Amino acid sequence: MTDLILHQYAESPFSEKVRAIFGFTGLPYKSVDIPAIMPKPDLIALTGGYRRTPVMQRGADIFCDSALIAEVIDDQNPKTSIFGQAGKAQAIAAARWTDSEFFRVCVGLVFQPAALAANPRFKDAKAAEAFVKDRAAFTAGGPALAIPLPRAEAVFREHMRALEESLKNTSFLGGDNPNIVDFSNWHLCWFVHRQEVLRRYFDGFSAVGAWLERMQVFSSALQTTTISGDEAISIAKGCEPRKIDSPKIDPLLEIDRGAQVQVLPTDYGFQPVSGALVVADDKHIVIAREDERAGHLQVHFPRYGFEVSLAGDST
Ligand SMILES: N[C@@H](CCC(=O)N[C@@H](CS)C(=O)NCC(=O)O)C(=O)O
Repeated sequence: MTDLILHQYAESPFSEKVRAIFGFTGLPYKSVDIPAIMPKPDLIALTGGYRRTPVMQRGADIFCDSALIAEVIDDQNPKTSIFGQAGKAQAIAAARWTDSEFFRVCVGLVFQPAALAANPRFKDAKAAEAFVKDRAAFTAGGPALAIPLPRAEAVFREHMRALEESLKNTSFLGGDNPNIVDFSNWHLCWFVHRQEVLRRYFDGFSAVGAWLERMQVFSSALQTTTISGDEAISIAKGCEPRKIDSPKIDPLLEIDRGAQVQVLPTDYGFQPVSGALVVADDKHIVIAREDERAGHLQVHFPRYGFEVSLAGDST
């Protein structure tokens, strides 16, 4: 079996979601520590432009977005699926809300002045300036990532009340086992909770506190070996992308297989990836591209949250 390689950094909440899923499944993986800000030359050699964190690699196949990464890991998961059967539709919808709207709420809390003052990254004026500049470029052209503090606090409290009620008589939001909703809520609660100055937001929510401890166990159950970005690129170069059985292309796109396309997220981080179209079905977009260092690659995206268009087409 080809190793799964997670390109991530320690403070990244969406990476934490994937680390915890790995911990739950018990699947071993390798990880590459990538920079939190641009430039990210090794990552870009693999993705072709996508810079968000995390990215997962399996040989010469590159998977963008934690929603897709969760699916790929789940396919190899020897335990109960984190997508379940009963309640699957509700779970997917709830995870999407959590990873988008609740993420903005938590960014609002984490980037409030009191939290920034206590954050080691922001202690160094130069590092802080570089980070702020990087994130301004990252979110350019889209709505602000953080929602204003009073609204963020209100929505956070209200969501904690709902979680508290949900967790009163059950170990996980998914029931006896965690599901994707647990992992989506976990990484964002972790993002807030890991900062001591913000821990007060969890006061009075004892069921949530006990659940955080249960989820922390998965997060700590890491079985990872760290490799360099260069090693990850050599691994890609030594593999061929996996053949996809019966690849489909949505006829409404009016794009032929093999046409040069570009893929962009629909929410933020509008750095396009270009390549030849391989798949664009209801679930996935896959493009083939070549990189001088990494060789032939296949880059995969979820269809939800990403747009594919002919290269050079601005409509
Ligand atoms: N929908 C994406 C969101 C990923 C995301 O926003 N990641 C943040 C870090 S947690 C990011 O990319 N920040 C900028 C960067 O790392 O360059 C996913 O689920 O993977």
